[in-house]
Amino acid sequence: MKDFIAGLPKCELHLHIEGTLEPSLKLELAERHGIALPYDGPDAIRAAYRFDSLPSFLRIYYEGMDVLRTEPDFYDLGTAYLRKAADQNVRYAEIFFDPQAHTSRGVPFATVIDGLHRALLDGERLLGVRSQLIMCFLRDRPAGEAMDTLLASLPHQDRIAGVGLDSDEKGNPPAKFAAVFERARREGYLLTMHCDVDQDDATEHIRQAIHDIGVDRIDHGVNALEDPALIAAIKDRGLGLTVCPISNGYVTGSTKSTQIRRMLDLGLRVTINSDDPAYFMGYVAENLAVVADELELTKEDLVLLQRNAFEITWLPRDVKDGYLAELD
Ligand code: ES4
Ligand code: ZN
Repeated sequence: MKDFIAGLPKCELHLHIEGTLEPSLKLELAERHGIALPYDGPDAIRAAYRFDSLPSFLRIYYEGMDVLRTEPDFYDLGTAYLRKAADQNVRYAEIFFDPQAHTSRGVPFATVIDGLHRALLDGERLLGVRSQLIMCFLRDRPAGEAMDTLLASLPHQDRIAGVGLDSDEKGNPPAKFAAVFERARREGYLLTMHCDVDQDDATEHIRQAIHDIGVDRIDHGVNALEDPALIAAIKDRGLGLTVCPISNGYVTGSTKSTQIRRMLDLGLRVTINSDDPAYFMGYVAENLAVVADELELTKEDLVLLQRNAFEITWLPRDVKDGYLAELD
């Protein structure tokens, strides 16, 4: 099944570009900027990756970004990911970035987007991997800061497909960002949002995301299975769910395979993605392999997961159809 997964044309829809920062690039960027890291090699960096919850992961994730400072840094980060994507036969990716994690350190918004966008252009031209950016707001920071970030993004809107919401969900419900997402929609952005697995008030957060915010997609959203009304709403609206099994394993202690099976059986548009692969040590192929193994997926199941993914992309219909035809 590994070979079948490797050959399958794939789509990645839940990937934080800062979560693709591999230890080797971290060391290279630290050297570039004369930053002394307290690690003597990639293995030492990895050995410090100890997390068993979202907050313990996020601390390490934000710390790790300090080496990202200039336009070429962001270009190199994006390019390293797209090379990996090309290796795994990822044909298309929608890539989250966290501008506030950089602007809060004094890195200008333009530096981040210029570097990432240049990487995406070269990724398509040189590697044949098409991609788009999704800007995420940090939900554990004030809504006013998200609004400022939204406004700062408007001059760059032609390079951003939509907006999302990530970071620590505890005490930070979708409703906190209602005005930001309403404005984003009015400006022409598509909308998605993390509804993390097994969060406090998980089903209420999913309800708000669907009915109060009007999202076009849900990132994770596994707890929707606990409420028949949410299942019906997701189905009626054809909303996609971007699930990340290996990440869920680290953060919640379970890959949630059983729930993925149930989503498939219910005909929901569930997809398999990698979240922060440099930290969770699994890109999309490894995530598919874990689920294939745990659920004894057939080739048809794996093709369906990719069909779901291409179907819920934020691409024009004719482009989507081109990718879907490759799965026939
Ligand atoms: C994240 Cl695993 C996870 N959860 C929430 N926000 C995030 N940002 C990057 N990785
Ligand atoms: Zn995520």
